[in-house]
Amino acid sequence: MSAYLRMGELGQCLDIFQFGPDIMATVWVLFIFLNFDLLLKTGQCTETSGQVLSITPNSQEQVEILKNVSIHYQTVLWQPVSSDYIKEQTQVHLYVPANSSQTVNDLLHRHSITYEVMLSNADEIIEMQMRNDSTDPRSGVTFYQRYHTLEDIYDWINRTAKDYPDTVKVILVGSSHEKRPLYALKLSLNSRPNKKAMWIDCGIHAREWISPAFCLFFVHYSLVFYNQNQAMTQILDNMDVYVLPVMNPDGYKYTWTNDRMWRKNRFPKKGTPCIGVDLNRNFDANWCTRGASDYPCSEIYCGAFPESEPESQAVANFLRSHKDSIQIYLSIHSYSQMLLMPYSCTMDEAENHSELYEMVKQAAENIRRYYRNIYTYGPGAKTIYLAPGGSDDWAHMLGIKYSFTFELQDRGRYGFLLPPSHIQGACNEALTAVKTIALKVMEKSQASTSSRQTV
Ligand code: 0X9
Ligand code: ZN
Repeated sequence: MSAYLRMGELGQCLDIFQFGPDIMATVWVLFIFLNFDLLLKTGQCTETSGQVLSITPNSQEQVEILKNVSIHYQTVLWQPVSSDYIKEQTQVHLYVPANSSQTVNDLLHRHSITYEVMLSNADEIIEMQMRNDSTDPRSGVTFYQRYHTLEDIYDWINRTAKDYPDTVKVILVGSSHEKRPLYALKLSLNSRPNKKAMWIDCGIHAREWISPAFCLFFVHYSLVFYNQNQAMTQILDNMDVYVLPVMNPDGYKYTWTNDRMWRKNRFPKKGTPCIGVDLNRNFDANWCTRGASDYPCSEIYCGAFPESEPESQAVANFLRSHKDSIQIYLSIHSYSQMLLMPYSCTMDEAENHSELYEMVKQAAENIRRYYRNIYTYGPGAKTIYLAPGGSDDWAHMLGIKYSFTFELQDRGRYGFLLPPSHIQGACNEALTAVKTIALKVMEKSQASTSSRQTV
């Protein structure tokens, strides 16, 4: 007879009956002594790391079970963002913490729901990515190839403004619920009068770490490659760029200190135990209709009213007061590799649908040509899901006609836990899309001014 006891973290199984009784007793004592702490924590033979499962339901019954698991068990839906969007034949990515893994796995088995383990060691990856912030500067990895804490990002903002006093200005656009400043950088590399501008915000959703990493990279690239890279020089000669590296600082901070999977801001809703509004459901674009939720515990909670949150209000106020100069609005998210355009809040087409479509199409083609990576593109509602109250749709309705949301890498191998070694690649792809779109917009504006002049 043989029984196997899995030794948790040690990741091995011992055949405990292959030795004589005396040796067994010694092994037991040793084992308990060495693993006492572990036994206390796990209590039984379970996973010791959170896992991310990829599950494709193939019947309505399986859809219902998955919805139930994601709502009632301690799990986090990565994709789709809310259980309402779970449907047949569409991949679901579910983070299952170590202490729920046995229960969830049993439940899936019981209902013959098959799954793949996308990430078996999510917790180790999380830990590694946090350690990475303080890596030895001699490691050969640059500042822009790592993720950074909020404090480091604030320091970087100050440093950048100091290092480039003639071209970079720090603008305080508002502050968060927990009173953290929302700083945007204004890059103005050329003092031509009446310049147009582009706005880029990052980090609306706290757990999408590649997004702030892109904003930092983009600022650095602009400053270093002005007068070196032709496209960048042309763009910066023609427009100023406003970059808001972390639009949701409270949420971002929380992902470093408490919960790596946090998405919303940190607004404490009175009368409920739930915290946070989804800032990308809080703008006044078909606010809180289908695709958002008025339930404060939902990941897509729309808030009490449009712009109820200081973070979304600050951005909306800034865009309102600069709407005559800002021509392009870009919001950076992850993951799934998509270039989205309005609308996400309705199935209707935007009035300039064809020109926006042409732009995202060309941007995706360029990414494929230069980096051999596939990005899907199109209006948000048709490409992913109906999602009202988003900043891109609102900016478009305000009159910023070239408005986009980028979903950066990856497509689901690492999801939100994209390793730092992929930051560079993800940023290069997004940069290609920014350049393609900005150059196209400039081309259009120049064509319309010269045709006006020739008339
Ligand atoms: O659902 C969202 O807010 C975005 N996807 S994410 O996975 N990063 O959360 C998509 C936003 C598309 N645009 C709008 N909903 N307006
Ligand atoms: Zn997002």
